[in-house]
Amino acid sequence: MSKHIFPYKQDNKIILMIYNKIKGDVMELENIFTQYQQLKNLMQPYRSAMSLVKSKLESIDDELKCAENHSPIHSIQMRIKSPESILEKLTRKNLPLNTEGMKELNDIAGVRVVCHYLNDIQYIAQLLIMHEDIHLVRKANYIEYPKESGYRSLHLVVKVPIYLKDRVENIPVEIQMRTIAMDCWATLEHELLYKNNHQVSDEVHIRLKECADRIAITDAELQKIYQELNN
Ligand code: 0O2
Repeated sequence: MSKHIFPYKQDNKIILMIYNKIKGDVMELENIFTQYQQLKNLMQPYRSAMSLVKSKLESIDDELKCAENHSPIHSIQMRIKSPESILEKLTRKNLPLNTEGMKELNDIAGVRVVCHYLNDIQYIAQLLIMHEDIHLVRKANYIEYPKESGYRSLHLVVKVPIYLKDRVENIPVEIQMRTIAMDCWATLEHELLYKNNHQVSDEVHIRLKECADRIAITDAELQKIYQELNN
């Protein structure tokens, strides 16, 4: 296989992986590569959608800072799912490796909002979905109903209109909202289980869940202290 076909180093790695998997069928390989390039080109509206949501959140935070002298948002992170991760998810979910398949994924654009206190989360979420151009598609409240692992966050999937040169597209963005303490747990748990390839004993799962539960108690207490001091 000529190394000049694929200009990007990362692309070469992925294509080589697929090439080995399909046992050298060049026609099939070219087909997959075309689809891979198409997937990469389709990322632009997702980047715009993500930035739009981030800017709305910053504006809400700024308004509250001025009006209520409290800035509820500690930090905002954005991430776009990599083409290889999109391909992996489409394959795992048995979806077609094309635009139609991509439309089934809600988490290509992701925004993570880390708030200071527990009550800030619902407040920010309510204010955001009041915006006319934000269409709420799905809400999963893993704070009220934590995951078996102990994971807590509020997940929203919203669609925002993105104006392209010849059309308007409603693009989904997954928003994860959590406190600083929840974020600490989620980041470390992700790291610990990822490094161990998810092959850890039940005992470790139990201990990680206990950490999450203790963090939830701490979050509730910090919220109480904040309210007492600011009444
Ligand atoms: P990553 O590496 O963080 O991006 P699906 O996304 O379709 O597989 P679903 O039900 O739509 O599943 O999504 P869900 O469970 O509402 O949220 C998925 C995301 O939430 C994950 O993304 C994680 O970011 C986070 N998450 C969910 N459960 C846990 C958990 O137990 N621990 C931690 N640390 N994070 C969790 P990804 O794409 O799976 O992973």
